[in-house]
Amino acid sequence: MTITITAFDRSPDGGRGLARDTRVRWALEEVGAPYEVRPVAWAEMKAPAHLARHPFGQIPTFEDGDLTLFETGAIVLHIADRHAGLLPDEADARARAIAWMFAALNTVEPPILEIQTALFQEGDRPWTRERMPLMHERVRGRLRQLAARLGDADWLDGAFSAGDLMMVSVLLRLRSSGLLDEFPALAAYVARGEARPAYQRAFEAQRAFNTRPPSR
Ligand code: GTB
Repeated sequence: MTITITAFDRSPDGGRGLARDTRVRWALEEVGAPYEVRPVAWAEMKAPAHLARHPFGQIPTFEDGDLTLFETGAIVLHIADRHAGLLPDEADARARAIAWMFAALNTVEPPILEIQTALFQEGDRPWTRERMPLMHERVRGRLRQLAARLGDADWLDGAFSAGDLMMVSVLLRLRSSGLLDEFPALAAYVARGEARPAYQRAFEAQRAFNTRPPSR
C-alpha cells in the first residue's frame, strides 16, 4: 500500500515550499518511503470527504492502509517511528529528539505564525503595523535562545533527527522577514537542512507539483 498525502492543489506560495506538506515530504524522502500526493482544491478542503481525513479541513494529511493521520507533528513522528533514520535508537536520545519536535511546533512556531497571520490575514488592520516590532521581538527572543543552545553544533542534539527536520521547517518560514539573517548560526543551520538531498528532493517535488500545467 503506497502512502498518500494531501497537499494544496496549488499552494498559494507558488511552490516556495512553505506549505506544510513540504515537511512531510521531507520526512518521507529521508526514510526512502515512496508516496503519492492527492491535491485538495480550496473548494474541497471543508467538504465532508476531506473533513473525514482532517477535522479542521487542512492539509497535509497522511494515509497508509487503514491509518489516516493529520497534524504534521503526528505525521512526522509516525514516519520516524516506523522507519529508521529520523530518530536515534537509544531511548533517552530518542526522547530528546522528540522533545525538539515539540519545541519546534509548540515554542518556536507560534510566534512565527503570529507574524504570518498578522501579515496575511490582518495586514489591512490599523494595529498590525504597530504590533509588528513587538511580534518581531518575540521571535528574536526565541531565536536568541535557540542559537545559544545550538552553539557551534551542526544539529540540535547529536546526529540529524526529526527534531531538526521540524525545527528547520519552522525556521524556514522566517526567511522573507530577514529575522533569520540576524542569527548567522541559525541561518547556517537552516542552510544545512536545506542542503540535505532528501530536502532537495522534497522541495523539487512540491515545486514541480505546484507549478504543473493545469489539467483539463
Ligand atoms: N497544525 C497543523 C499541522 O501542523 O499540520 C496546521 C496545518 C495547516 O495550517 N495547514 C494549512 C491549511 O491547510 C496549510 S500549511 N490551511 C487552510 C485552512 O486552514 O483552511 C500553512 C501555509 C499555507 C500557505 C502558505 N503559503 O502559501 O506561503 C504557507 C503556509
